[in-house]
Amino acid sequence: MEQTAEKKQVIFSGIQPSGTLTIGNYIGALRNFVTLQHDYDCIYCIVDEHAITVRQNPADLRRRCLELAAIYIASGLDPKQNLIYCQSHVSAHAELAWILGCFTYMGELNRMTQFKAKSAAHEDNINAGLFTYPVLMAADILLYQTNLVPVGVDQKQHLELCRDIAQRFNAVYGNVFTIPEGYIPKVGAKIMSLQEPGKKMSKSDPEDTYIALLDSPDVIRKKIRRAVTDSDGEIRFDPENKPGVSNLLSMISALTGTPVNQVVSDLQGVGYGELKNRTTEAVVTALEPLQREYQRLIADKAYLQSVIDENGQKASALATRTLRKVQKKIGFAPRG
Ligand code: AQP
Repeated sequence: MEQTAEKKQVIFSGIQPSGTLTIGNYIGALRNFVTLQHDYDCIYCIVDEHAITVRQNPADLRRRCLELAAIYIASGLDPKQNLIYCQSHVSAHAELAWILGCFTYMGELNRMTQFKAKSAAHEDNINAGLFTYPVLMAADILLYQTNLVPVGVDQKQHLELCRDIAQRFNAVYGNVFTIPEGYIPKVGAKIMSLQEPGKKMSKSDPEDTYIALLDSPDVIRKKIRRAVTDSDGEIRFDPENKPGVSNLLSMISALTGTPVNQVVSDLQGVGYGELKNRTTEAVVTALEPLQREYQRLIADKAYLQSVIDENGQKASALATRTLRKVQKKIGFAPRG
């Protein structure tokens, strides 16, 4: 990270290497990371420990960690200015999570909607890690004395819990943790599934429900053409009653930087076919430079490995500072 005379505020965010990233991850999280990188000290983690709360094929997980590093960089994050590293390379995450777990109530975790949704989707594997996922997320954030967390709206509840845990800990031990704020985009904070627009678009759902960041223009066109809309034929932004159409409008608005009401008025008098053409154009245009850069980066595995190695060491040094402070406050025996 750049050393400047005046200390910048800290941003932390992470993405799971649990599948091919979607346009939802891009609009809700990734593209905001890029915008924020110059004004903050940014830490962008590949949260592989979170990913194993759902069974992962080891070879795929290993490969996806480097792919996600390539996506971070291809989307415009400079690995010399931002810490891009793997969560599992910094043992302080798991160590702090254990401690914070002792400051988190079962009732709080029971209320988490992601736990309810994921346990319904993985009935054969409702493991304790899935339940304590928000505690690990709190550790991720609090280790770096984070000020701001750019996330999609689906993570808001976890972030609120993180703040509660930090405040609870600080109330007992003094000002140990910075209390983080969320940074949730105004448009596109929740991109919906193409097939079930009442549901969030997710990278571990079936392929036709999402647009992957690495989908070819042809595949993108086909997926959007098959996206579920409705039968009234009117182009109007109304997420509750017209979730499919509103989802496409949100994507155009977020990717072109045009207010949604402007997008709607530009499309008056045309049909859903044209709405889908415009959506395709917006998505393809936004992803084209990212895909080109990704192909260049992914061919150089040694470089990607060096990025996560070097940044992992820097992250570890920062994280250990907070962890040691916490351990001391709690009363763990000092190291000789
Ligand atoms: N559909 C979405 N719209 C807006 N933002 C989204 N994010 C995810 N989906 C959308 C944001 O992307 C960041 C990384 O998410 P993650 O991979 O850590 O976990 P997730 O929220 O569980 O994402 P997925 O795609 O749904 O992953 P799986 O399928 O593995 O559970 C977060 O900031 C998230 O808000």
